[in-house]
Amino acid sequence: MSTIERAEVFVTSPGRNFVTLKITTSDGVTGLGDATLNGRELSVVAYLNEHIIPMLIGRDPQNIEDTWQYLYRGAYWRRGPVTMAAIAAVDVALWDIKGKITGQPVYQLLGGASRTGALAYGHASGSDIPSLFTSIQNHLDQGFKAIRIQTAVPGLGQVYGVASDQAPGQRYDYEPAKRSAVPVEEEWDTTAYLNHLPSVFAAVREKFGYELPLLHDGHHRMTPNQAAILGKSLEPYKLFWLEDCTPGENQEALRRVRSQTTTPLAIGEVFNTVFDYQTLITEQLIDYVRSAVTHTGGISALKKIMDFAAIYQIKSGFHGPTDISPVGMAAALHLDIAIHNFGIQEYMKHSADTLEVFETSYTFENGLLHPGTNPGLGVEYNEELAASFEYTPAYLPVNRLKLDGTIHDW
Ligand code: EZ4
Ligand code: CO
Repeated sequence: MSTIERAEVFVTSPGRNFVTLKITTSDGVTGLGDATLNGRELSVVAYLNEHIIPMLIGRDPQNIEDTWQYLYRGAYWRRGPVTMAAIAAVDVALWDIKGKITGQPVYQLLGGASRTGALAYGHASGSDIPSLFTSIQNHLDQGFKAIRIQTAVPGLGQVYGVASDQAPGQRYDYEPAKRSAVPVEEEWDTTAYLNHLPSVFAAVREKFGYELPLLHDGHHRMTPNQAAILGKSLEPYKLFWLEDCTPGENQEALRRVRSQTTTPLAIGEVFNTVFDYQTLITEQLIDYVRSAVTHTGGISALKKIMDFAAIYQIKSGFHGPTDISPVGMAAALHLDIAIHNFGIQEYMKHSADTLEVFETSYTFENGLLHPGTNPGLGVEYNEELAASFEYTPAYLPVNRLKLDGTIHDW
């Protein structure tokens, strides 16, 4: 029997921080898993090195489900982003290994292809309407067939999710984590935001028409009632979805929003197990599951969440920012291709340095992503180059109300 002989954790920072698990079997087969938790990277490194890797050595790499249950149930302390990112890395690395052992891309092992490619959405943003239009046009020129819209809010400074303005033809390059010892602070005003956003969507629809799927991310900043107000005010502009309208912890909050608006709802990028979705799915309070493979216990766990969601006609819209490594992105793409209830896939292209450290075989053509047909995940990790990019602490911003400095949800 082949066994897990070695497991190593690598940290690299080609523009931003990534944590990668590499598992090697006694037959010399290797598998990669993404363990990146933006702004809390080294906690997952410690969890893997101190508590998981010693338990992996000697196990059968083929028994993915048994290993998942061993790490989840065996820990006693269940759930949480650090634990579930670590388990996800193991799960994804074992799927990569199984693919290489069987000579199949992972999506074949998950049931085969249900589609020719995964519809992707990109991030357009701007400090004002003209710069937003430039950013949208740049995305259309790159082939995107669906676009997320974020803008500055009059009266506020830098707003999370809004990149520096683009010149025509310029590549989108927003880095939502700043390298510094402590997080930077941004100011926020929900009323100003609620008053401004509908006019932005009105302008975009007038310029680009109603065919283009448009999305928006609320970054957990509203109360249920504010979210209901926003959902209603955006109804004329026919959004593909409104994401993270309220803080993720309170599933019941979505009852109020859902009963008040027909704007489709997506949530879950900070969720880490199926229990975070239990009320949302059984009561059909959302339309899209936003989880990442990387933060929800891996391919095995997210596949089960999607099968549960399918009963209620809820689709996928997996998280795909650049703080998920190309390994995590590839894992999501294999699942996107395989499941029946795929909806859309978030896609921000990684930096050139990142794509040299992680050699990928996924493609983006005609607005669709495909994981490629190489055995396993189809990603190679360049260890030597990775070691030249040293870890630097980097954080998402902290949000305070403009009025009086109160710390706000985000
Ligand atoms: O804030 O990836 O929808 N995408 C997002 C991202 C997240 C970051 C968190 O690490 O909201 O920008
Ligand atoms: Co989001």
